[in-house]
Amino acid sequence: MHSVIRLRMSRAHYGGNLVDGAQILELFGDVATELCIRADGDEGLFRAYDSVEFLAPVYAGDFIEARGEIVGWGRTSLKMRFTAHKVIAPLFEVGAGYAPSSAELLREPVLVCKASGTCVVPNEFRRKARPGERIGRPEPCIVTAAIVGAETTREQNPHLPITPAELAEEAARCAQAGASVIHLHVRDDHGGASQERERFRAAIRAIRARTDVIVQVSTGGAVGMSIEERCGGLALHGSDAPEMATLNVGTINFGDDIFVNKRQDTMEVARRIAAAGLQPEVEIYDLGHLDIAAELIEKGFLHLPLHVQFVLGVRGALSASRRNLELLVERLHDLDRPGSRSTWGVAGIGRHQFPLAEAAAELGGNIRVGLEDNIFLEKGVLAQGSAPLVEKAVALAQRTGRTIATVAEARARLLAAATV
Ligand code: KMH
Ligand code: ZN
Repeated sequence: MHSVIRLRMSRAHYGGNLVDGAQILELFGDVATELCIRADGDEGLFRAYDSVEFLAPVYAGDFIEARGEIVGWGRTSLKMRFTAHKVIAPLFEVGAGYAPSSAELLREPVLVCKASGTCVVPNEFRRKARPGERIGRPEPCIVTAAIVGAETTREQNPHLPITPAELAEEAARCAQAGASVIHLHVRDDHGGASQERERFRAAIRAIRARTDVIVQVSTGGAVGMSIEERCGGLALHGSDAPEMATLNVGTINFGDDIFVNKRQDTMEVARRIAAAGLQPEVEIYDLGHLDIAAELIEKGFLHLPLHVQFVLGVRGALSASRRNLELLVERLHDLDRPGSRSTWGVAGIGRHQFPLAEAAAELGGNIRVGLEDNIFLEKGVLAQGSAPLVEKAVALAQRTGRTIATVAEARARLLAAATV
């Protein structure tokens, strides 16, 4: 959750046209107020700054962009981080041929101040959102474990689970660590990517014998598979059926390969997911994929609220930055209609897994981690399976004040019937 204010500084206080730092703190105060209103429906009170750094001079006439975000969710408190950048400056050079009214848009905004602090909204002042109103605190964080994928190999990480028994063991360890959804691929006897129905059946049976997590089958499979092949997991019925399935809506470069998702094929997979009565999770690798999702909603292949996974940092698709994530979240909610609030998670690829998990926790989203996306617990240290990655993600999310969704909470949120 973030807020931005852009304002021209008009009151010089010191010699040389300098603005006093208190004016920047005034902007941060307004940013904090908006964040309190967004989170708790009340203006709240600023309790304390724990750090303020003034890093560059600000002059009357400068345009300052103050930005703040909530980075910790206490019971009544909200921990916030702020930055102020100079984005426009007047041009003062005498005799340089500029009109006195000349100004420049700075090519690189200048960081003039950063700060962090805590605001409080007493419980009795917090109010619930009215229907359709976009305020409120984030729900418990749903952690998905992508325990195997189609690309990771045993050579890259010897802890990769492959057989049904290994997949079940890993799923149970991940559930124990806080995961409530298992994103599932299956492998053949040689460890190669497979999407065969019977292999899914065996894996799902083994997993369900150990834990009651939500099983989400991949319909992405591996690059080069036919759509028919990719849909193997959708052909299971009754107690062997999964509860969710992924839906890939856009074609992307995928490292040196191309992950092909043609429009008609996407519609066909969406149709099959709906026919199987499963909840789709829309995989979004790039900004334009949300436009495709919008078309699928319009044509009736998807229904609001959506549940999407932002998969960021695939080489050939959108990079894994916090700014990109914020834009995606904003655009996702633009698709919402009164009464529907789409849910989202983020899967950062490789070294982006934990920075994006932390960003997701702070922004109110959900997290996906696991060996499918990243094989390292930290730089140079291989993860001993996906469970340690789940543990680390859970700790990160809890540090921001988020609670972790139980399987029952995840089921209630993700598998709720479409409302619009
Ligand atoms: N293995 C990737 C090419 C999904 O599971 O839906 C696609 C993938 C997406 O993993
Ligand atoms: Zn996958």
